[in-house]
Amino acid sequence: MKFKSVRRAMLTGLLIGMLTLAFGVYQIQAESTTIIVPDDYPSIQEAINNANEGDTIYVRNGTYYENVVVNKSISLIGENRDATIIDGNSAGKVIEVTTSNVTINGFTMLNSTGLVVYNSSSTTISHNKIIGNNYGILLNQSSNNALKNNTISGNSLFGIYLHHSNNNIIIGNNISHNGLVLWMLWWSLDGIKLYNSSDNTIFHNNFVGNSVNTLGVDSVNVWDNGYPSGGNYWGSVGFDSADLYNGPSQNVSGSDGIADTPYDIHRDKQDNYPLINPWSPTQTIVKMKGKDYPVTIVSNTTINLIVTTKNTLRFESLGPTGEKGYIHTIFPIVNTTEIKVFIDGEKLTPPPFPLINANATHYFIYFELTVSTHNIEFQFAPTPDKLELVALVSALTILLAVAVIVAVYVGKRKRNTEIIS
Ligand SMILES: [Ca+2]
Repeated sequence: MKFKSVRRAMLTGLLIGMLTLAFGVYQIQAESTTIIVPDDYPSIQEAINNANEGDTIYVRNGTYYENVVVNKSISLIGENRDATIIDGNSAGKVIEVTTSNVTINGFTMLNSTGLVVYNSSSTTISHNKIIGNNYGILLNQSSNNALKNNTISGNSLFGIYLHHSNNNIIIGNNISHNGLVLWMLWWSLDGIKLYNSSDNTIFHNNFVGNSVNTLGVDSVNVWDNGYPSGGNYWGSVGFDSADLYNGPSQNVSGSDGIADTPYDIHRDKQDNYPLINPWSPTQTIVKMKGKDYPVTIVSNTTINLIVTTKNTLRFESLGPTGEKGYIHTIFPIVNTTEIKVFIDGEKLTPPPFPLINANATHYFIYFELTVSTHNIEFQFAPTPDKLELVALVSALTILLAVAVIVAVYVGKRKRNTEIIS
């Protein structure tokens, strides 16, 4: 019996060892690698053909004349979006994505059909320039993808075209000077058939100088991020840019950078909180309690010389002297008890500014100024957390104990000296 159990234990050990080894080997095999174009392969397509799922393909600056098909879940990263150029050579598509979980970041795509995403989900297209094509970006039967911070400009037919594509996020894109911009319908030769592209979330985009900004057809989408985060900037065409009121119902006196009336989307919902000024964020961080918190500054002035120290954010705001300027700062909610704003050392006190609003995740701090060279400072007062309070009480207790001990010791010595003398 004893021998048997020893043998069984040995066998189990061996099996576990083998499994561990196999799993280890499997892990090594599954590790993603980075392939560099043109160092490893001369073309982007050859790199993709030789890549495994999960790999990253890093493309150095240069002009690549290709029609790229991405049929694996990979990350395609360009060195610099202004200098890593894929030219579709007036044929087919510059890039066609035919699978899910793809990342495309940092390219200029031009001279063809820009980017077609077909039957994909969890794909992210960000920080690209998609210019001078017929279609900019076409999402076809693709849901739960993200289009973020792309410049989509000068495309002759559409900037972005969503066909039968739902639940996508379209945020922070500059969509300008395209033929038609957002068209959500199915168009076939036997007439016009309408299909829904709904529940897409579209905000903080700039729509400027397009022949028609939006054409939603039987689609129901979300065109803003609620108040005070806001919707999109709609250029000047058909846009009522009066801003005399603030608040979720835009009925409280005082401006807030959000148009007082919604912007109607043709045959779709409306942008409830259209932005008065273009969305042009500057990102930085503020350190609070040893952690970094991302801060977004949106302004029509130039934001310069950003300095962040503990609980404080400082920068210079400058531009054409005398014009009306605004600074909109978005800061994550981290139990901040007070936010103070100073312009050239003077504290701003409402009314009207700073106008401080919040949603579930962020504070929105908005104020206007007469443009000149100004030093702006934000001070954030964090709430002391429990641990800090415990530490404070402990420190005070120890101090008190030391004081008592010293007092007793001094008293004793004094008495002893009195007895001796
Ligand atoms: Ca307003």
